[in-house]
Amino acid sequence: MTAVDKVLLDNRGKNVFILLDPDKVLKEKDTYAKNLQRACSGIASVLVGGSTGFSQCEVNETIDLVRSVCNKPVIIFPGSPAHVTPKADAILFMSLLNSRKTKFIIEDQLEGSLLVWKYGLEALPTAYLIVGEGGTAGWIGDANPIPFEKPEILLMYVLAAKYLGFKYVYIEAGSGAKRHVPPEMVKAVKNVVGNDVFLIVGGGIRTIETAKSLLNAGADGIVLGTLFERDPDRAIEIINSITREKSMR
Ligand code: 1GP
Repeated sequence: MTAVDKVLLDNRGKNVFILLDPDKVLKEKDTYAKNLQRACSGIASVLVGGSTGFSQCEVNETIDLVRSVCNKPVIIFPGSPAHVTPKADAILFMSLLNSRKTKFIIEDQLEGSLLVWKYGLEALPTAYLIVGEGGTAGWIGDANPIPFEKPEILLMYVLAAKYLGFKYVYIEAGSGAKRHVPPEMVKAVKNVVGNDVFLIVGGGIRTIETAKSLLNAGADGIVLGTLFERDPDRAIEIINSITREKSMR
């Protein structure tokens, strides 16, 4: 087991990831730095990435900012091979399995693979699955989103991901989604795959109740992006509340 992988697996069911979009962070560096410093102790890791509007240069600048205030691992959440950088600790090496385009399933990965190898990055093999409205990631990635009311289709994808050897599955409702992934959908998947894959759930998580219901349903980690950007106090409240529960267990 590798370093970041171990940190995440040791903290199953309690990981909170903050997602930083370089395009937004670099416009308000001081604010993000201050808020990240406040959030740092309670989070598992910082994901840096997004779908549009930046390249390696901005990813690097964002990682420098993270390192200046927070000592948690930085994981690239790539929207393209141009986001791969040696400055990160690890990368969600993702395949968007329900894309209609081979570009997002295997072609970008071919280009990215050499960079990951050259930079010696820890690759976390991740099946990326778009559900519900899917947001920008779904649109850019030309996904065929899995409807919330069809957990059995999600389960088929997760099982296929498991049998193909993916260790991580990221269930994505889309950044800023009106509806987050329903906990019942997470539960249906967890009941079948157990701990065979590490489940990350993101998109539209805005309240403590939602965050806890997803973790209780079997998510190994949840992602907070838009909330941390728009209402950092609330995001930090969620993080602190999950941390408090962790220490009581
Ligand atoms: C997006 O799942 C992440 O890829 C985070 O979504 O911005 O809605 O928190 P939010």
